[in-house]
Amino acid sequence: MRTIQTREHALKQVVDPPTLVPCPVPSPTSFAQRSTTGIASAVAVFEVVGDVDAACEAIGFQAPTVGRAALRTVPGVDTLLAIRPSVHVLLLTPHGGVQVCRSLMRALLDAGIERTDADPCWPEAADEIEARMLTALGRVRGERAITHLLSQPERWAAGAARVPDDVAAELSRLLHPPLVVATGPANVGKSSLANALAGRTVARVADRPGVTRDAVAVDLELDGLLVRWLDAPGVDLAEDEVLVEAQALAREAIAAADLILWCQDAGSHAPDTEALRIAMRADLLDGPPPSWADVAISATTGAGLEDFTRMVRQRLISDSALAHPGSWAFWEATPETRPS
Ligand SMILES: Nc1nc2c(ncn2[C@@H]2O[C@H](COP(=O)(O)OP(=O)(O)OP(=O)(O)O)[C@@H](O)[C@H]2O)c(=O)[nH]1
Ligand SMILES: [Mg+2]
Repeated sequence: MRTIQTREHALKQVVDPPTLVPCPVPSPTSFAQRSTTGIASAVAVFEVVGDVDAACEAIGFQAPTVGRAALRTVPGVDTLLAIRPSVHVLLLTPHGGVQVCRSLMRALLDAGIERTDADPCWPEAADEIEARMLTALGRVRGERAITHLLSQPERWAAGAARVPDDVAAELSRLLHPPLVVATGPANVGKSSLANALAGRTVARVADRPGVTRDAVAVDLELDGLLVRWLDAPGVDLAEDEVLVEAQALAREAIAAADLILWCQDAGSHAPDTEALRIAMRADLLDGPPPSWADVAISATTGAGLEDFTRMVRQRLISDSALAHPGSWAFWEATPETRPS
């Protein structure tokens, strides 16, 4: 009997919920990118907090019902999933391309919504440097970036002298992935190399020249350093207009590259280039690697890939910069400016 009474009481509470006091709208309405910034991923996450209905209207769509997710289009930006877990919170999940994220950010700012990617608060941090390190750790990828960041609080605490500007400039590549472009004649194994390094198929491969047309971009961790890798189309074909256009676009990427890799068959003559010279398909060679090569590799057997990735990393961040014992103001590191 007692149990029944208790149930009735509980039931009554559900039917007659206590009067809810509406919580105030957080003001001003603000947004923050919750996914890693500056790095392409499958989806990105933006959180808008405040007057969600007005914010949605301002960026061009109707807010979803509370507790629902809906496909919505931000005009000129992307079609995305808009999720509304509560009245004043909205999650926007567009495609995670760097350009899409930038456009969405611009649309939100143009709509008068403030950006508050303020550094999160780290109660567990012993000091300011440690708090900054924890924030940075949440944004980076690559073993070397993580190791280097982890070593910083101790160096600052010990009063180590600051690293010189040129070392800081090299180290900034730990936080802002440098652009590496693989170029050279067609059909020498450039795409096979990208696939071998990624450990999966990122670019199509075939035994005929002109397979890669639009350059293929992929983020790769090479010898502990995250790089933005671009697999360019072969430079020596002019089969059709589309390929010629693709080559022109690739030349723009090459002009903006932090490192250019000239890929050429191991059996061919010495190239005339300033780029890092890679002798490709070295497994087909009888005898030693050609003297013109900085490194000889085989995407098929994997021979030379370890030396190759170390060499690429060293060209981007030298061993001496990595070994420098100074303290580094990593929160001031900015990406090198390149044409977009
Ligand atoms: N034996 C051998 N064959 C390779 C190697 N790498 C690539 N190949 C073959 O070479 C051919 C061309 O490879 P791709 O990776 O498509 O060459 P690519 O330079 O990207 O060619 P384009 O995109 O046309 O410029 C394919 O048949 C590959 O299987 C290698 O290391 N050894
Ligand atoms: Mg290719």
